[in-house]
Amino acid sequence: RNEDQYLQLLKHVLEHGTRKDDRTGTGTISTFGYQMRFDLQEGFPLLTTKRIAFKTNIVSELLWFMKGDTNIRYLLQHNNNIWNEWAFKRWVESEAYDGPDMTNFGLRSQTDESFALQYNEQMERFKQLVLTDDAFAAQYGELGDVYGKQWRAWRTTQGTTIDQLQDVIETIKRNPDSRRLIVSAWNPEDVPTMALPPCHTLFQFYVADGKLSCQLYQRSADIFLGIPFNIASYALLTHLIAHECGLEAGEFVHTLGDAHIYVNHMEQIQEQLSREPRELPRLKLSGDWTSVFDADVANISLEGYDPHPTIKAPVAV
Ligand code: UFP
Repeated sequence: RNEDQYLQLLKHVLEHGTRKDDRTGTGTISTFGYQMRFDLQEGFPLLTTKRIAFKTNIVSELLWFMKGDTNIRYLLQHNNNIWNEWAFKRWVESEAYDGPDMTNFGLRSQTDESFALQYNEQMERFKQLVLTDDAFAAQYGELGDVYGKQWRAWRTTQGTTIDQLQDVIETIKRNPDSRRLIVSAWNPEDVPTMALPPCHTLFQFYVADGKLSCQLYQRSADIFLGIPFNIASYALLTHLIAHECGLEAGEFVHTLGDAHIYVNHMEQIQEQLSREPRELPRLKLSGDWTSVFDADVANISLEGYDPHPTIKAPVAV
């Protein structure tokens, strides 16, 4: 079953992982190289052993990537807060910022309660400005060369741009047997200046028997917090593109590089492993869109999602 693949990954890393330090200073247990396969015909691979916020976090982020949008305003309009910290950081480090010192806000807001209040206040102010002030949003809501940019407007040495996603969709329709159906987010020129170099590095499509499959190479994988989102996001991408191309959804193959469990997620993982997986939900696509670029959040929903409760855990930043 689909979800067992994920639970197996947790067990595999717990059993075979090596203790390894990491950039965030948290510490991990890690293995290198792992692959999972999710049959999209079996159901939509959203975990049921803990609740995942599909509509607010996954759907709006994927549509945002697909639009080539790199400004958090769209995400905020859809109540999606997952990229806020990256934009916020630029603002509080800029000349324009006039509030209390926000140095190292990620860690401090988790450990210092009075600081957390100040931080929340400034973050609320930031969000309101991005939502209501066009000039402010253009300057401080912008994240620069993140996924949307690389997928839809990869800069060439000629000064033009390449729409990798549009091109790959055209090729799937015209030449489905192609072995070059690739979109790369990893741009070596940009990596040194990026806040977070792309975790989902490269993906490839494959068409056989009227079905569209997708494989993702993910260089770095936070198994407890990141991976459940990444699986759902790429499964959705595969469904959307299959829909446009008149194909069924096939498999999502998830290949991991550094696959790690943060040492402060252990209790949460024991809790999750004690739970029995439930029936997977079904994805429902509606509306009369013919291009994935016209699909809207309202056109995408799940039926029959009945998960176990959320499990909270600290994010390593
Ligand atoms: N991470 C994921 N999935 C994502 C994402 C981040 O697992 O979609 F954006 C995790 C992996 C790693 C951290 O724990 O975030 C990125 O840190 P680094 O760049 O040092 O690999």
